[in-house]
Amino acid sequence: MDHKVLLKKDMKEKQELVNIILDRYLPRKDEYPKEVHKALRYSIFAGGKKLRPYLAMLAFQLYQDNVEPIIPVAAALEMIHTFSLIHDDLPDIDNDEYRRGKKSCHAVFGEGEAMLAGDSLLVSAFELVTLAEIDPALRSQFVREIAHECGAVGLISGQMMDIACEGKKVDKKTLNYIHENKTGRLINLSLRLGAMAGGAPEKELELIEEYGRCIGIAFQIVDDLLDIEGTQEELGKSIGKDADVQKATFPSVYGIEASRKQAEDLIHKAKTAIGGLGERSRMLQILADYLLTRKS
Ligand code: GRG
Repeated sequence: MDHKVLLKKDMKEKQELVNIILDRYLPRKDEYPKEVHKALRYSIFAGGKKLRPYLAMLAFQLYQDNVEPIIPVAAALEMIHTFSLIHDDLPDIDNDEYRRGKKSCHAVFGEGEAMLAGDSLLVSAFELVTLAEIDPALRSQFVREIAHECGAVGLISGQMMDIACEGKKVDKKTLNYIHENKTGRLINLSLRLGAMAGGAPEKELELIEEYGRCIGIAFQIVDDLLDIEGTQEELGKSIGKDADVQKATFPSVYGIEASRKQAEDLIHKAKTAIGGLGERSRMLQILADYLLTRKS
């Protein structure tokens, strides 16, 4: 089967598995008090790629055939990601009116409701992890690692610097700091948790994390390039915003061509690392290529 077709099919199947768990787990939209439940369901089922759950599931499948046990963890990672998008779109952060091809959460439900919807997704994600049928010792380790990676020294610090650097000239070190934290951490963590739950030996975990670090930054570079070269229709969000508010992006620091080259080099490096696992890593290799050419 053609690589693109194979990837699309596999991603779709796994997105559906995650959607089933999310639908079962999250409060019904007419449950009291319905404002917050409606808002969080609106955002989580707005049709994102579900990349982080997909990474967790692919990493798990490097070691296990049956993907079921990792799905709650994968779904929890999507809840955290969606929370970060809802909050990121708020007027006092990135002030974005569109997300995933629809009006953003606060634009439809109001700012307070969007904040609470995001908070609910973040907090409930931890509960969902504890419900996964994996080694109990790993469950508590996962809760700790997620809290660490997303907390004040992780995602939040990346987001903080992202805001703080708006309108300023940033150096390469700061640029990397922002994106390793804001985008890279959750991507790498998804792979790490999936691989650990699957039973990855330490040496292989290192290769998986090297892959994760490389695709994480490449993903952000492509995101920056799409903000310049993509279309709102394909991306599902406003374009050209980075330049408007003078965000610290790879193209603004390195230029478009050098950024593209950097993304290509990182994807090559990621594939070399994961290639160390042999034929088992095929889907992760195909995914890495897709991340470079994606249009949304
Ligand atoms: C504590 C988790 C946490 C976050 C609080 C708001 C915030 C701090 C962080 C925001 C981080 C952020 C918005 C990063 C952007 C990463 C990025 C490139 C998002 C787009 O991801 P896609 O393309 O989106 O995978 P879809 O819609 O497909 O899921």
